[in-house]
Amino acid sequence: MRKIESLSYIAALSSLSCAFAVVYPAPAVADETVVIGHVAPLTGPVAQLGKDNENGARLAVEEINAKGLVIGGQKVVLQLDGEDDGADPRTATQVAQKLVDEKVVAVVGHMESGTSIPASKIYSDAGITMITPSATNPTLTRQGFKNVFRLVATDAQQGPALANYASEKLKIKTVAIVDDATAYGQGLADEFAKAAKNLGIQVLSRDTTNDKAVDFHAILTKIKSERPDAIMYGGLDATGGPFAKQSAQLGLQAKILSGDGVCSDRLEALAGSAVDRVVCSQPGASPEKMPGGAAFKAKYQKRFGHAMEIYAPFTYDAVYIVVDAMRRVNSTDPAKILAATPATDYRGVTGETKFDEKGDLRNGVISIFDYQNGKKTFVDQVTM
Ligand code: ABU
Repeated sequence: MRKIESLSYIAALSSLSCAFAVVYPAPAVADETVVIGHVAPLTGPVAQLGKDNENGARLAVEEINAKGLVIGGQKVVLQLDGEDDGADPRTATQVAQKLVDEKVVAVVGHMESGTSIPASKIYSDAGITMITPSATNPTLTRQGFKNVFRLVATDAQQGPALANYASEKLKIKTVAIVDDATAYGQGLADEFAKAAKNLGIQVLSRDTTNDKAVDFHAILTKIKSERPDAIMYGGLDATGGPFAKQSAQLGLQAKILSGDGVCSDRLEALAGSAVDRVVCSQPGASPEKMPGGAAFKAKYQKRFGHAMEIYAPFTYDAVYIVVDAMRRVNSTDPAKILAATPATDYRGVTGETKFDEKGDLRNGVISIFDYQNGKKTFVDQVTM
């Protein structure tokens, strides 16, 4: 009886809803949630740089969601899955597989060359677009993968730019070179060494440390006896800062040349007064010269309560580039996003992004900075 009553009730409701079908709005279609992965070291000595990268991507996601995104007639809500690879190549591949299994539509990252190179194979096998904002080792885009894109110039451009500046502007004639044995540090040191030799700079020595080292006195004592005009350090700021500081403790006065991994605002805190001997290169324009740099810096400061570091504008643009591809194909299908990415022509905070056939940035620039009274100061920009 109860069942019959229920059925009668349902029948009555059905006829009512048929009768009023024209006046009831269609049920709302659920928003589609689309996940973009971001990977960087969020723990360990360079976590500050990794977090900065993630913050840039998060800012873009929040902004796009606030404005509202409609793809293929459907409201799309972006979600950022921010993962930690701990700057470790093996962890990077595990995290990459996790993101593939979670069906992210694209990945912004990884931050470093040593993690990006092994992770790129996983994304390539899965047909997922990977856009690194900061990994600069040329090998990354020379593996024949169709899914790898990079928003900054490579170390094949950064090494020569740094060597040119050292020769022409600093009049460096002799250099000792040290690298941290990572894909980035070693690769940049190799590119610098090649270019320096071509420019007539004498390379007095080549030493290797590692990216966890804290004591550089043995290497620096040996280098002191070589009396170089400059020391080139290939590595990140977590080791580059103490390296510079210990060189001052040993009385070395040589300039310290380095790349983007060292070229951070927090270097003074790590290097002390030795920071004023550091000259560093950085792929990409200085924020002061980026079309949207000043506005981005202010927006970042307001959102996170502190200043940006190095690559946040690039991770921010990377998210917009993924969304630009979605808009052009009117789809959130990862395969369609990947197919559309090579034709990117996007004007963002960092300038115009167009990719070459390898996925590298066309018309990349290198900026040169020094430190004046501890403050990172833009001194030159080179178009490569
Ligand atoms: N480009 C500097 C830091 C990232 C890397 O490993 O390439």
